[in-house]
Amino acid sequence: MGASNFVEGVDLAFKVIFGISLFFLAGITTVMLWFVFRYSRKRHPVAEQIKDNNLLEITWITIPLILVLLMFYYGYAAFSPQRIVPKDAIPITVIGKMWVWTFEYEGGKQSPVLVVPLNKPVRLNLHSEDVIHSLFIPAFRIKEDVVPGKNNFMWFIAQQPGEYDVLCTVYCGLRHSYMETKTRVVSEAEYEAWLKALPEKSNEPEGLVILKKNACTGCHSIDGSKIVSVSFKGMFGKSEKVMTNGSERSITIDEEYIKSSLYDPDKDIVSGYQKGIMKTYKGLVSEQEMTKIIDYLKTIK
Ligand SMILES: [Cu+2]
Repeated sequence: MGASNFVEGVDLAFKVIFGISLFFLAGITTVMLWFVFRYSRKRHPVAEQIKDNNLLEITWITIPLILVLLMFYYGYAAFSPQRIVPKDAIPITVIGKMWVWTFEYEGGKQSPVLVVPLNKPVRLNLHSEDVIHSLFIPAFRIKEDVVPGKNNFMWFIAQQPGEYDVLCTVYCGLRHSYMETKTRVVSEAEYEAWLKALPEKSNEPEGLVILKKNACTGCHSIDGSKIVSVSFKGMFGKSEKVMTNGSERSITIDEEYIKSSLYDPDKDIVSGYQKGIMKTYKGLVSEQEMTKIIDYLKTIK
C-alpha cells in the first residue's frame, strides 16, 4: 500500500507514460539504425519518392491518437480525485513564507512540522504571505502551487505511519532550497495527544515570536551564526560600517537604525552585504511590533 491514497494512481500514470516512451525510444532507435544500414549509398544508391499511402497515414494518426488518449486517461484518473475533497477532511492551513513552512491547526495552534493522523482525510489550505511557493510531499505524490492572494488547496489520506519530506518546488529566493520540513503520520490517539500538547501560544519572548512569524530568522540567526545576513545576536549597540548612497560610514546600531532597516532595508546596507535581498516590512511589522522586536534584540546582546 502506498504512503497516501494517491500513490497507486499517480505511479500507474507514470509507468504508462514511461513505458510508452521507452517503447518508442527503443523502436525509433532500432528503425533508425536499420535505415542507416539498409538505405546507405552502398545498398541503395538512388533515392526514390514514395507518395500517397493512405493505409500508412491512417495508421500513424490512429496509433498515436490512441496512445495520447491512454496517457490522458491514466493522468486524469489519477489527478481528478485530488481535486475532490471529502467533507470530513481535517482542515490545516499551510502558510508559505520565505523560507519556512508553517502549519496552522484548527484553533490557531501552529507547528513547523505537519503531523497528521493515519487513515484520515486531511485538507491543506494553501496560503502564501509573499511569493509563489509550491508544496510537495513526494511520498504522497501530491504537489500544488502556493500563490499569494489565491486560495489553493490539496488533500490526502496518509496510509502508512512514518516521516516524509515536505519540499518547496518553486524557486522562491535565496534560501529556497532550505525551505523544507517533514510530515509525520501517527495513529489517531497519538495525533490527538500531540495536538493537545502543542503550545497554545508561544512562551518565547514576544519579539522573537514576531521575528519568527515574519521569517526574519530564516536569514538572521539568533545564536551568532551567519545564515544569509548578520546575526541578531549582539547586534544592538554594535558599531558597524554601512554603505549609504554608495559611500561608507560608521554607525551604531540603535533603535533608529533597526527601524529604518526594516522599513527601508536598502538604505544603509552593512558593508559586504548585497542590496535588494531583503524586502521592506512596511505595513507588515507595525510600530508596536517594532518596539517588541527592539526590546528582544536588546536581550541577546
Ligand atoms: Cu518556497
